[in-house]
Amino acid sequence: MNSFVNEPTGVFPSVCSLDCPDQCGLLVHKQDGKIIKMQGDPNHPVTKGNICNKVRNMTERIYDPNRLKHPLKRTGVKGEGVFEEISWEEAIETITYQWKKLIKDYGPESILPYSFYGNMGNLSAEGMDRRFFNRLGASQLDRSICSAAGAQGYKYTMGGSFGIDPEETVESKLIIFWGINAVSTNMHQIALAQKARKNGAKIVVIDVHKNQTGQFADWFIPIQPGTDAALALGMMHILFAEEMADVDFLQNYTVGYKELREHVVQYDPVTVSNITGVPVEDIYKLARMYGNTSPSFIRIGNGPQHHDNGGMCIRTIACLPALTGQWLVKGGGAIKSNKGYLAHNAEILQRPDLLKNKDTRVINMNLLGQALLELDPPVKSMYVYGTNPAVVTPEVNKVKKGLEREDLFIVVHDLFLTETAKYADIILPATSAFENTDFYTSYWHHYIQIQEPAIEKYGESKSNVEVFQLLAEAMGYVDSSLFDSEVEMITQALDYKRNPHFEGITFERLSEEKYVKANVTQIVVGKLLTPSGKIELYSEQMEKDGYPPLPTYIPLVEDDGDYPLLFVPGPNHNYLNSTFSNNKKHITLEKEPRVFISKKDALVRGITDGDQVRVWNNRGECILKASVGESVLPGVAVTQGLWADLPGTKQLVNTLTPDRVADMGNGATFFSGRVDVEKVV
Ligand SMILES: Nc1nc2c(c(=O)[nH]1)N[C@H]1C(S)=C(S)[C@@H](COP(=O)(O)OP(=O)(O)OC[C@H]3O[C@@H](n4cnc5c(=O)[nH]c(N)nc54)[C@H](O)[C@@H]3O)O[C@H]1N2
Ligand SMILES: Nc1nc2c(c(=O)[nH]1)N[C@H]1C(S)=C(S)[C@@H](COP(=O)(O)OP(=O)(O)OC[C@H]3O[C@@H](n4cnc5c(=O)[nH]c(N)nc54)[C@H](O)[C@@H]3O)O[C@H]1N2
Ligand code: SF4
Ligand SMILES: [Mo]
Repeated sequence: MNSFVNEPTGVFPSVCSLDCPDQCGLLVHKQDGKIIKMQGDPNHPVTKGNICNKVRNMTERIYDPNRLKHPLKRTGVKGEGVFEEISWEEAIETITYQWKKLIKDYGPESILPYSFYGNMGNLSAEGMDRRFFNRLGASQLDRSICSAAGAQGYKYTMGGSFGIDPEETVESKLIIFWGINAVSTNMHQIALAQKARKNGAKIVVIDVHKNQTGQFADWFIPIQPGTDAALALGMMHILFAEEMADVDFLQNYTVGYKELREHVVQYDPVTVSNITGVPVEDIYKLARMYGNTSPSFIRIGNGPQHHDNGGMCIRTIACLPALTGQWLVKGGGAIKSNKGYLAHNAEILQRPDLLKNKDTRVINMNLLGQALLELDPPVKSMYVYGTNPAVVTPEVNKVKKGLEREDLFIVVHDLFLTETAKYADIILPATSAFENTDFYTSYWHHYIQIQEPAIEKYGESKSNVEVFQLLAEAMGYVDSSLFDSEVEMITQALDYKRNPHFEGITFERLSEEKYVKANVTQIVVGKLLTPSGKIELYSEQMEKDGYPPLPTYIPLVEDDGDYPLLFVPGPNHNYLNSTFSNNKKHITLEKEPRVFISKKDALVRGITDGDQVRVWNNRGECILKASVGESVLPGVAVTQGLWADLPGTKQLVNTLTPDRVADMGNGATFFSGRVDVEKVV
């Protein structure tokens, strides 16, 4: 194993740890022991030396004077942010004293781990933490805030998170970005699309907001939020009616195409246009373009699945490539997520067997407010790492009320004093990914990568793995797996006979070669992990699970209160969820939080471009700047970015979002809330 910590000057390999599909190869430039520059590694086969603005500015984040250096304990009231320094010994002693007491008085399920993928490293995000909390017997967390609904929907159709190799998409002749703001969130797919475009490909974007990605398109199709399944069904209607469907493919590789053909008769272009807001002639044009162009590729984003009907919506879009037999064409097909190919040995990495009580309760992370305020028996302690729930969870006012509970013992492990950390009783300083050993598996390209420590640990900070080992020791646990080294854990996770894509991939190889491509050839459409092994246009499994077996348009749930605008608060270009929202340079680049509304909606409310407006519903309110124009349809309000509330501001959009659960996967419904907007006078 390499460690570059003791080499004060030079250029060292690294990988981006952020929750982004691209998982770029990086080169870290060091001088006098410090990183002075972050560069994309030109040798990375997919990301090829290009990185985003966010990570080009990463050194500022790593050496930010506000970064946490020492453990802290709270001396002020919850949420106020007043703390004093303590030693690691005192911090670990305080935490384990409280936990031992809680376990005795209330049982281990009174403790709730709360985490997400602030660091995508498999050891950091789902390694030693899982072993530790399984051994402790803590409540389990259903980590369904991101892509759970869509993943389940896609799985019903395709058997799991398997799409095509993005490197092939340079050969596509039609690329549809469907509900993905790829210019901001998957920039290397844009680079590949640009190459394809030079070879004659057309780029179509289907979105509720004409953002950077819509502007990049050859053809932008605006759509009403939550109605994409209807558009996909309308396309199927035309593909069958005009005999553009590939009947050979459908017969050989799918289940239920005849039922589907009957079923889509009802989704005629006029009906679909009334639902989606897409003009009838555009539905014809899109279907014919899709039916007559090969290879055609659909990049399915996260937007359409952050809705009440998100699972069914993605299940429906995922049926499209089968209709034209695109899965057999190089550069044809779709990608929602490619996570399935790089699945490591989670059983050995996470050790679910250490959890003795198999009936341990499971808490949906999207319902955190409810969990903290209403659960019986109550959550008495929460340990937060790799996420910032006081900003990123839906119905965040409810969450904050829960975090304010005096009888809730909160520990936060982070690099910064985040909005969540302000509620903590104990704060622990975290290393940045550049200070750790970990391995990374992209959910878009097919490369596995490794991080070996590039710089020494900042202040007294510790990695997730280290902290859980300290906690395990102080709890008196003796299971040897709780004290495995990082290299041992990586070796165990890669040794996974059940995943043929990992054959021959070892820690040593990763350490030497940096980027190792999994042994993925092409998606094998006859041997999928669906019950039939085929693409399931008709799914018996869905029927058993209580869903319509055929792809179906299901309208959004009626939101509480009668507010006129559908509210779509997505991420922005220069932050990564709430990460970087505390950095001056990134804030300056984003200027200020805005709400995009149509001219029509602005006019009836007497709002002009640039006005301060109040956006509200019965869950909360925000004060934002209005951006009036043609970028959204009437009836829609869009914001970008998870801005934290600074003193005197009201810009935390999750005060407005619903904590309803989506149709599948216990997913989030961030984009299915309703609001109204008025001018602030
Ligand atoms: N710069 C940057 N990159 C990121 C992130 C970030 O915060 N900033 N976050 C990372 C994470 S965790 C994730 S999950 C991904 C998310 O990245 P994406 O997959 O791009 O998902 P979103 O940005 O949530 O939404 C994508 C698009 O869907 C649109 N949309 C919303 N509702 C609908 C709908 O009903 N129909 C259609 N057709 N479109 C709709 C939105 O306007 C938006 O343009 O990005 C990752 N990358
Ligand atoms: N309104 C609205 N809300 C959303 C979304 C949306 O589109 N709209 N998107 C949702 C989605 S898709 C997602 S994925 C979630 C993401 O939400 P989060 O997972 O909360 O993502 P971040 O806000 O980036 O917070 C990550 C935190 O982890 C910390 N961190 C980084 N590395 C480490 C480490 O190694 N150890 C520890 N202990 N901490 C570390 C960072 O400093 C940061 O504070 O937000 C969701 N919330
Ligand atoms: S955030 Fe995404 S695009 Fe930016 S460096 Fe990381 S992996 Fe690459
Ligand atoms: Mo996400």
